Amino acid sequence: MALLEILEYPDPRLRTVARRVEKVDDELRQLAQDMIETMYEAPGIGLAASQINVHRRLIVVDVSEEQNEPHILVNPEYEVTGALMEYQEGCLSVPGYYEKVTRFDKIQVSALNEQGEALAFEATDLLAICIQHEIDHLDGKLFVDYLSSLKRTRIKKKLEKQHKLEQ
Ligand code: GNR
Ligand code: NI
Repeated sequence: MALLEILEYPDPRLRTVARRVEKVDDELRQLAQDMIETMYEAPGIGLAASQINVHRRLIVVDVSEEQNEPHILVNPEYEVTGALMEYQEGCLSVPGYYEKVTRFDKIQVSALNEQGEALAFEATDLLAICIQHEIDHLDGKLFVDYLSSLKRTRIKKKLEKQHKLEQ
């Protein structure tokens, strides 16, 4: 097991569009396990491979209170089946900032599991929001992109300043 470093906004690598996974093998399973460990340690309810600078379509999520229901989703996709809702979002790649974002409250998800088998399920509420947030990461998109440019610029400047201090 290994903890992985999480890229932080405005790192341009977070804008990379991830490639589809062609083969679900031991290497990918190991990566997914390391991502789950990294997500729990952060702590977070989801993590996309893009955030750890691996640009392949792989996400892990766990919205359970006990952090004992991890899901590995390979090449995840969704169709909207619900309505719009607003939710205060955060992101491990935008640490310390929480803003309202509009998402869908119900989606039909399809993906491969860690065995490379097709799975399909309906996700609602926080799980639905989290999966939409993670798939955005795979497309190089961040929740700050939904905010006003004023807010986004403010967050960018503050994080850049913080990163300079940390150097
Ligand atoms: O831990 C996380 N919490 C969260 C809260 C509201 C909406 C989305 C999220 S995802 C986030 C972890 C993360 O950054 N995943 O990419
Ligand atoms: Ni995020």
